Amino acid sequence: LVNKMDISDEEMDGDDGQWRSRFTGPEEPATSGWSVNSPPGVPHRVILHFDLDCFYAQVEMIRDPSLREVPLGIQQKYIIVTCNYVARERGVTKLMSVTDAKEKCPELVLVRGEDLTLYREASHQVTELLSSFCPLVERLGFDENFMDVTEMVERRMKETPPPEGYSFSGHVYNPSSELDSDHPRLALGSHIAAELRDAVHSRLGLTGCAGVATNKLLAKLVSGTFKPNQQTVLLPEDVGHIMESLGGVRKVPGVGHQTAKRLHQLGVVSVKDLQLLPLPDLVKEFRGAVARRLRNLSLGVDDSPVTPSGAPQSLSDEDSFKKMSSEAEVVEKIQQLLSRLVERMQKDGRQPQTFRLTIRRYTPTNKWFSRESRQCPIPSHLGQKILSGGPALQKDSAKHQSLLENWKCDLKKFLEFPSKIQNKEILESPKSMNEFFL
Ligand code: DCP
Ligand code: MG
Ligand code: MG
Repeated sequence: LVNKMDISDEEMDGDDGQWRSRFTGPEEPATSGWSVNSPPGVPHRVILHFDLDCFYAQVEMIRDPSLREVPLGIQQKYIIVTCNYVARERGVTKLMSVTDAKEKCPELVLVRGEDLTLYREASHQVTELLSSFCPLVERLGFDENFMDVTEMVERRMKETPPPEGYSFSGHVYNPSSELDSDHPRLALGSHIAAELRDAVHSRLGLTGCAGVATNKLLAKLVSGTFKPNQQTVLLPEDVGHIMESLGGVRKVPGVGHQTAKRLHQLGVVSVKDLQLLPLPDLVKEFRGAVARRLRNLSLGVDDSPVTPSGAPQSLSDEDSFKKMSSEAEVVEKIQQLLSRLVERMQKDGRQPQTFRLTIRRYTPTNKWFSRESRQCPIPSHLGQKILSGGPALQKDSAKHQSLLENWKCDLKKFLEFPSKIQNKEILESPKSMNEFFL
C-alpha cells in the first residue's frame, strides 16, 4: 500500500526494480559524464558504498544490549530475515526458515522484526549523518548508501597532498596491486570511508562495511569482500578480476531476474559470456541503450551518478500472508496498513498526492514477480484531511480514530472500494485489479 508524495520511488522493495532504476545512468555512458568529459586533472570519481552489518539485528542489539552476547535471529513470519554474527558463526544464514535455523542453532534467540519503525528511523539517521559530511548521498534500500566524495578528495589533494606511496585505510581487494601502483585519490577515499564509518559508529552505535572504487557498481561489489565492520578498496587494475569472479550474470547489480532469463536464452550465463557476446546480438534482444548498458556493466563500467535521495518520495507499507480469501480479511488488512501509513504521513507533513494499491499474488511458476498495481490521485480535500491531525496526534486518541474512519469512508466511496472486491476474484482473476479503481 503506497502513498506517493511525488513520482514513483518505493522506499523499500525486495524486487530487482530498485536495482535497475538505481543503476540506470545516462543512456549512452560512452559519450557523457566522466569518461569523456572529466575536467582536466580529475581522472576519475571516488565513490563509496556503505552497507550496515546485520542491520535489523544491530538495531535490536542496541535496544537490548544483552542480545549482543547471544545468537540472535530477526524473524518475519517464518523466515529469519537476518541474524547477528554470533548466529552466523553457528551456521544460521540470512533468509533461512525458522525451523532450519533452530535446527542449526537450538539456542538461537528470536526477535520479531515485522514492525519496521525503528529500522526505518535508524536507516534515515545514517543517511542524514553521512549527508552532513557531503551532500551527494544516495540511499539504496534500508541499510546501504552510496556517496560521491570526489570533491572532498580533490580538496584534500590540494590542501594536504598525500606523499608518494600514501597507504590505504582498510583492505585492498588485491594487495599485490597496491605495491606497484599509485592511487592517491582512492587512498584518500579509503581514509574518508574510515572516518565516516567511525562517525556512524560513535554517533549512532552502528557498524558497517564500506567499498571504495571509481563507480557505484564497483563500490557496491567490493564493499562486502571483508565482513563485518571492515572496508575494501578496488583498484582499477583489478576490475576485470572482480567482474569475472562474480560468475553468473544475475550477480551483477542491475541485472534482474527477467534480464538474466533473457540472457540465458541467448546462451549468456557468466559475466565473461556477456563481455564476449557481440554487441549486435545483444542489441537484437534488448533496446540499444539497454544492450550497451549491459555490456558496460559486465565490464565494470558504470557512469550513473550518485543521485541524492532527499526526503522519500513515497511512503509505503506492506504485508504478506499464506492465504487471504475473504473480503473481510482484505479490508481488515488494508485498514491496518492504512492506519500505520496515516501516522507516518502526519509525521512527514507533506500533502499526499497519489494512492497506490499493490497486490502480489503467489503463483508457483512466477513466485516473485507478480506485482499488480492500480493508482489514483488523492483529491486535495482528502489529502488535507489526512494531515490535519498534526504531528502530535496520539495513536489511540478518539480524534485519530475518527479521522481514520472519515478518511476510509471517503476513500471507499472514492475508490468504490471494497464493494468491487468479489472475494476470490481479487486473487484469481487477472483483471480484477483493473476493476479496483475507477
Ligand atoms: N532484509 C529483509 N528481507 C530481505 C533482505 C533484507 O527484511 N529479503 C532486511 C534485513 C536486513 C536488512 O534488510 O537486516 C539489510 O539487508 P542486508 O542484505 O544488507 O543484510 P544485513 O545487513 O542484515 O547483513 P549483512 O551484515 O550481511 O549486510
Ligand atoms: Mg547489511
Ligand atoms: Mg544491504
